[in-house]
Amino acid sequence: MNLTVLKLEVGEGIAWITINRPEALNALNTVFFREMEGVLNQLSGDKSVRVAVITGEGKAFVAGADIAEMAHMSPEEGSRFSQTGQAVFSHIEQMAIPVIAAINGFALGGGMELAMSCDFRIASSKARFGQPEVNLGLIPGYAGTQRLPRLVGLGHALYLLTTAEMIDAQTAFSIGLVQKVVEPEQLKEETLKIVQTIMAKGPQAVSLVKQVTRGGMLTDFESGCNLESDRFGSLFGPGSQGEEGMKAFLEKRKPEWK
Ligand code: CO8
Repeated sequence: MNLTVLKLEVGEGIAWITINRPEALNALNTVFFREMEGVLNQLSGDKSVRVAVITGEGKAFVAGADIAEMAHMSPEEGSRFSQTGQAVFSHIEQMAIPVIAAINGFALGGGMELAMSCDFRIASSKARFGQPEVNLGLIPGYAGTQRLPRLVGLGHALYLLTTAEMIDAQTAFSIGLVQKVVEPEQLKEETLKIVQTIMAKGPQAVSLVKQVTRGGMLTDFESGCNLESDRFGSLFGPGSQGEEGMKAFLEKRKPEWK
């Protein structure tokens, strides 16, 4: 696939997806959504890839949807652009592998929405977060109004959405928006360490724990528990990864995931 605003590097089970339009602070345009959808499809078909990381080139992770592109849209085009973004971000959420946001700088508007669609977020101490849409007379259009309160609670969400305040990485950490803050020059290394930690675990278990946890957030408690016991059971039996993991523990050796 010919990529222009994304850079994709795949190796040793890890896919690094870099948004690479630093001259526009990696603002999200139509080309981005087309390329990201293509990359997600490609990664879904590559069973060697165990974890994906999304990051940005330059001083921004993503400074929002492309305002120059949006400025000329009709109401119908605006709705379509919103739906396209929502679909691609839902695809990120539904990937069978963990997708981690490594946030190197500004994560504003659509950029914060992109980060929120990832499974968790590691931030450089230089990162800045915000939903500045109301400054432009807009609201988030890539499910930010839905994911933000689910991640940080209604009060923090409405505070950020109505004031458009830009917060630093430590504040984002304190409200649960990011899971770890690291020095800027350590971002790649620290992210890699976390990726390697995950890759040492049972691959099916990692995939299912994501599926069950996310699935449970979209349904009621009882249905979530049913989903959990169903997937729990699928990890047992001859030749299963659960069998290997438990056997390895009892034999005091490292598991060999097949
Ligand atoms: N869109 C397009 N271009 C942008 C964007 C953007 N979101 N952000 C920055 N750029 C461009 C600038 O225009 C500038 O271009 P040029 O050099 O040609 O003038 C270049 O990137 C560098 O930016 P600055 O000179 O402004 O850099 P600073 O370091 O001075 O400032 C900021 C950095 C504070 C991040 C500043 O660029 C800024 O405020 N950017 C806009 C942030 C913003 O409002 N984001 C929200 C956008 S709206 C949104 O995301 C809605 C999502 C839902 C859409 C639903 C679909 C309809």
